[in-house]
Amino acid sequence: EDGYDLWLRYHPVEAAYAAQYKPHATAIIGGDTPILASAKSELKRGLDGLLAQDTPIVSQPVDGAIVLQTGDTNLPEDGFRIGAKTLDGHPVTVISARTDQGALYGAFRLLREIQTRAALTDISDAPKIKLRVIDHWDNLNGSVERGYAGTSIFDWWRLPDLVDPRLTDYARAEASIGVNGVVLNNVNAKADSLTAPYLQKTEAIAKVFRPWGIKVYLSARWTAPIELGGLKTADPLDPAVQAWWNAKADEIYALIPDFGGFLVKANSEGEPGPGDYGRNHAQGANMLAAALKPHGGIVMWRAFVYSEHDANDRAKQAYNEFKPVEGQFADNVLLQIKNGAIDFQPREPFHPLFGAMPKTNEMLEVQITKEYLGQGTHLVYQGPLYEETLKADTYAEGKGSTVAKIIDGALDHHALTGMAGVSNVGDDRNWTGHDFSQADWYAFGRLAWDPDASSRDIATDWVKMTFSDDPAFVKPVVDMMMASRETAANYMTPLGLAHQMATGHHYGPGPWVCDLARPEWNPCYYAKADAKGIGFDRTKTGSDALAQYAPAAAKQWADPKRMDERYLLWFHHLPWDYKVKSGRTLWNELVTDYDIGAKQAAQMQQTWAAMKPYVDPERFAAVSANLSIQAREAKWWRDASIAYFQSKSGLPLPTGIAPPEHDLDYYKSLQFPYAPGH
Ligand code: BDP
Repeated sequence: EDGYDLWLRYHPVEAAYAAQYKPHATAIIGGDTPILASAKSELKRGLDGLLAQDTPIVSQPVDGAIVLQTGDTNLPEDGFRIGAKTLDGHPVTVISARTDQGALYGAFRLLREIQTRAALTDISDAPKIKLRVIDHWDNLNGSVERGYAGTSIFDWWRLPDLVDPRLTDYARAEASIGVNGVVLNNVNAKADSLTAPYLQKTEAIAKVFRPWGIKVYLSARWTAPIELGGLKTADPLDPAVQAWWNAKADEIYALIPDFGGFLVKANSEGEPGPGDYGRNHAQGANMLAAALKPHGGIVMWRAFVYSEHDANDRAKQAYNEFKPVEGQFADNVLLQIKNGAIDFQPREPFHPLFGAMPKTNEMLEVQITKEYLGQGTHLVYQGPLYEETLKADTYAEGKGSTVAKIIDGALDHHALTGMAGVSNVGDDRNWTGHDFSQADWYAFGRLAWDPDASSRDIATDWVKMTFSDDPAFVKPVVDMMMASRETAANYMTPLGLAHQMATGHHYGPGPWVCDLARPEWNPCYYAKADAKGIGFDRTKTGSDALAQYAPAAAKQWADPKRMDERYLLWFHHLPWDYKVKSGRTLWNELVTDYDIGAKQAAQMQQTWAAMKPYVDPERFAAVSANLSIQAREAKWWRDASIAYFQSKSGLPLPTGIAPPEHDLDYYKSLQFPYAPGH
């Protein structure tokens, strides 16, 4: 097995289960719209495989049929209900929905129930978030920014003539987890994506995705009117600029009537934007929104901005730029905010913009790929990271104002809601490089559907669907997955440290880096380690980033003695001899955490080794190989970090802790010019 089938593996269930399900899966009935045809074909594929039968698609009810019914206006949009009914005297299972898409989701849900050996009972479900979007950072030359699973699945060169059948499997996978939007190109966008030939290519992809309920979106390059239209400016208040975008939107919608809209990275990391013309983000976003509005399109405007002209703590900059334009965004704009204020670190407190702009449609952006989390080789299940953000209480409107409630619109009554994940998919046979990275993709979809879901339950389903439902396999593997993020935080950035990764590729440790042009690009900027202590003071005595949070949220991190120490050095600069809750000094605790992280990573190899009887040899070997890379690299992280911080603290290692294998100069000398995903 090569992992290509993902969680849609559909291998036969055990005989006892087959006997239980078969009487309720004798035939498939449903309409012939493109989406219902997808639902029927997926049901057939799934039931044929899971129940080892040839399931007929019929037009009249028979005993035990599965019937897709749409038009049920009692159900929420894209929701469904699965239940037993009698139709023309025949006992059947009906998947009823308001929309075709709801029926498609119901079909996938029914298959999931069988895949996870659930008892077939009545189920009602509906997505809580409207836009469930995957962002591809795929470039037109086929490379993938921060991609660790091969090159892009979009073959822009040969499109639209050659449409890889793999794209249908991709769309099936996305639809199976409820994803209904895909941004095809990198946020660091090229204007070329908006030219007529490339729009033809996009249209070819849209055609494949449409029957699976997925809309395509494009990242828009701010200066496209200059680069493509020959205008002198991209000032959003210039009528010629607005006219150019209006015409571009008309052109796109003429080709792709259900085009989703634009994703925009503006005035960030060198990308152009309205700020270049003295305009703010709302003025920029609204200009594009106006062009899309007549067609029903939307703008996802990213809040990931920090500027070389701003000497402030980087963690404060996005809030400072966006909070003043609260209330000014058009209603078809969403502000797309990363989970934390810096950048997809192993652990960050939730972004202070969540809850700070109740009049704005706020959507969450998480990373599915693992730029700062071991990239293509480490097993780090991100479900708990997503869950931690979603459950975080912003206290914006009192206790219980969780990020989940903000992005699902419940708190401030927004109808336009969204969650985006930066894709980890490439053209590797198993899509995601590491077999376990499929779980991050899966968990993203499930949490975008239901932001209150449990990452452990999701991991359990994923393990059963992807590998085996044998309890002797499921329990230890799920436990290993659930602990893996904490393990990585320990060996990379314990106690709330952040951004200690090496420059550019962000592969491996680089805590000593301190000479880059912009201060906030340097790991030393984040750790601020010296002979006396370590940590970033974000309290009143420091940058006071804490003040950007609602007082009740800020309170939980204000006192180093009373806080969750996993955020300690994010908010506080403390002396090395500071006593943490364990009774150890900060220095000893830091070293101990690195040591624990490396040991936990090594332990994962033992856990997996014991799983050999339950896994096919191909995937067993691939995961084993990656786990050994991870164990080695976790030790590298541990050793390099301890060596560096010891060069600052000058303190001895706690008893029982082995010294780093090499000296600091050795770790500093390592170079990785060919690290992937750069
Ligand atoms: C950072 C990446 C960079 C992205 C940027 C972004 O290092 O490659 O372009 O985020 O989100 O994490 O725009």
